Amino acid sequence: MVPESAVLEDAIASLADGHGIDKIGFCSADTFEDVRATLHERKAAGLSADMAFTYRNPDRATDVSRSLDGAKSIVVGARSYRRSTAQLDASGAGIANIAEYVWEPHYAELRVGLDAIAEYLMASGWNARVLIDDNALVDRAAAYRAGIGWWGKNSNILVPGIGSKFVLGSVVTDAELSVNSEPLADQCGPCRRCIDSCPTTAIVADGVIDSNRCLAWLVQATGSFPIEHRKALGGRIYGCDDCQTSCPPNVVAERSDRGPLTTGVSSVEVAELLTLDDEALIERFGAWYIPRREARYLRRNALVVLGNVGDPQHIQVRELVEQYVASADDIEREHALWAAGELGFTDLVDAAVPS
Ligand code: B12
Repeated sequence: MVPESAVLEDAIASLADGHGIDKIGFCSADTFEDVRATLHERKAAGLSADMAFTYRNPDRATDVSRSLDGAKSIVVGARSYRRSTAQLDASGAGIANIAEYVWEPHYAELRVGLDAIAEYLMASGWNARVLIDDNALVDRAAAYRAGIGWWGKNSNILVPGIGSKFVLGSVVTDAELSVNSEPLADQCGPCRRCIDSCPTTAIVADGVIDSNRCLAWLVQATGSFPIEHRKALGGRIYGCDDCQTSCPPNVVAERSDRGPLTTGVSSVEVAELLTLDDEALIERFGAWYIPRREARYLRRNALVVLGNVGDPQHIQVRELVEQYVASADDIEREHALWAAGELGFTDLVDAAVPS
């Protein structure tokens, strides 16, 4: 007789396949004791900056039984977001680039697949709960335990043949599944390209990110953008992919490639972003993590990008900087003045210095 867990696992695997989930694995729902200790250590060392996420409550983030009574197993799913060709960028006052994981709504698409798995488990008499990019689980720890991939030096999980360009999510269940017993061995070897390519040297040890320096966090943080990292932001408006694009397994085109981008966007005209009002900005970019949902932070990032990539000869660049130097918002004003300095609009900088 086929054990029930094998029937469940086969059905889960075919549901995952049918919903565009590129890799699945199963692991036990035991508390992630090591990860809990790491979260506490990194937080105490200041490496988590002022991020909340899983750092808000490390005990909850490492114990899924707090999310589902009697949790026994975790089904982990990875959905690749890799694209062979970036959308062609338009020209104009300057282009702001968006990190690849948000070009399209991959979390939402992964959720559809994991919801189907959870519904199937519930229809089979078990309890199940989907957790995707949720503060109640450290997704990469579950993926590692499930044997899906290994920890890269950039702290991302890498799947053989797929690389690291995927989003992760899980279904926590009280069903007993035959769990992975052997995590995947390290395949980075001596390679350190991610470490060397980080624009702000944020990878401070193998697998350890100092979020105070990581551009992916700084674009999401409140307050002033640290002046020492503004130039390094270059043309990035959201996220940073450098530690992944430099990673050899990501360079190799594999079956995880979803083909050319057709429905999403990989970049935005910085001038366009700076002409939208608060409501329009939040409506258009609301899927991103925007600090306190305040449009000023999108403009702050856009003004840094404008200072870095804007063409000072372009009339709209000058007009936008002038407009924001006169902003009533102190964050916008300060970053516009920085951009003015970078673009050589010394008259604007001098006019702003109190005599
Ligand atoms: C907080 C967070 C961030 C923060 C901090 C990142 C970080 N490294 O912790 C910021 C905002 C900077 C960030 C950035 C990004 N993120 Co993020 N983020 C998260 C979040 C919400 C929590 C992660 C967490 O708990 N970290 C805690 C620390 C302790 O974990 P860690 O740094 O990975 O530490 C582990 C390693 O050090 C490892 N380890 C220990 N010893 C050793 C030794 C060696 C030699 C090695 C190699 C490893 C190793 O064990 C530690 C855990 O115990 C998760 C979603 C979730 N709920 O899990 C997404 C998540 C991790 N992010 C994700 C993505 C896609 C990104 C970006 C690529 C987005 C972008 N393009 O800008 C970047 C990548 C930056 C990077 N190199 O990490 C994906 C990662 C998928 C994957 N393939 O791994 C996740 C899982 C979201 C999702 N559900 O898909 N992120």
